[in-house]
Amino acid sequence: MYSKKPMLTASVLLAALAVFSIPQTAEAQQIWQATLGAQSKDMAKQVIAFLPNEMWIHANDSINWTSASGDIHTVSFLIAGQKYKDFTVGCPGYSLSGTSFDGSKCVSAPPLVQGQHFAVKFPVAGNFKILCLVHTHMTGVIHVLPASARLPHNQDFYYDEAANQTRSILADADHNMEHHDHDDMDHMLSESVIPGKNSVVAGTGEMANTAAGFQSLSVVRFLKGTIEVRVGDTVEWSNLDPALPHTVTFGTEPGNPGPPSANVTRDADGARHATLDFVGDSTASGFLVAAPQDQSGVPQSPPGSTVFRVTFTHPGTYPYICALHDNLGMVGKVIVKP
Ligand SMILES: [Cu+2]
Repeated sequence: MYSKKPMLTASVLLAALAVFSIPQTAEAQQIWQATLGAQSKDMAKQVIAFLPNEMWIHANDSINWTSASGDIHTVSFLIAGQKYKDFTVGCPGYSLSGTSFDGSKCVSAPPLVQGQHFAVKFPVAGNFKILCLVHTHMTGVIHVLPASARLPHNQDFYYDEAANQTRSILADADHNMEHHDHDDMDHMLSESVIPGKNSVVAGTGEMANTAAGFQSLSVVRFLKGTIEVRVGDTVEWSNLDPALPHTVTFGTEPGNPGPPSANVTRDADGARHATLDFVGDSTASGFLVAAPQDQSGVPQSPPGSTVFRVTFTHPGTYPYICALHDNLGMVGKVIVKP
């Protein structure tokens, strides 16, 4: 879980402050409710989305987002042309809940988890992009209309839409996975996506979108995550998620999960590779993540680093985790037989 802990402590404090900091005036300014992320009961499936990701409100209204996910998300509004920094930087820094956004100064919540709230007030009319600093592909639009304009939808519509989008994203890609236990889930996916006997899927997912932006379903699990091999064998992990990074981390968790550890080399095909001699020895893949979508007019991104291989030279049971999602149950083990 690396550096999320101090951050979450700060966000708990901020969320507590937030309750008292939403501006109250005598005028009828509506506070709209929306949801940040969603998940299946076992947390394996994460809906990485603003729910809904498009809303129409009046100038001087506020929107209050409540997280429904064990994974962290931010509610962030950058100014036009501002460079995206990740959540450890903020936009930079974090705002208090209830802060106003009018397009002139960025506003960002700290990383929020299930049950935490963050409200933003919109004093001027305009169309504003909303994004998450943890997940670059999680976007939407807030349309702020003049007070005299007629709004197309009421709060009940947005409650229904959030519920429908959650249902439909959770149902993507997995058919009736909900009714299977994990062995079956591994089995179903292994038939279609695991090419070799020593391969593990380190997360998988599917991108979706509305007219206002992108969202995804991400399965935060190692599929066939408990695997039995022989001494001398190499296990290969592949992240199949379109956007979400994962790690494969053995032994001591490094302070920064981003880069691979010093004992990781690169194979000729670009995959990262480490050798583990004994149970308890450490190696970390660093972020395994797909290349981002290229955009016209922007320098192309290099190929993604999505594959990690580990060769095992001695027998034993080697537990491993995803340093980003072990709190959601993303763990596994390699059983090496003599
Ligand atoms: Cu992960």
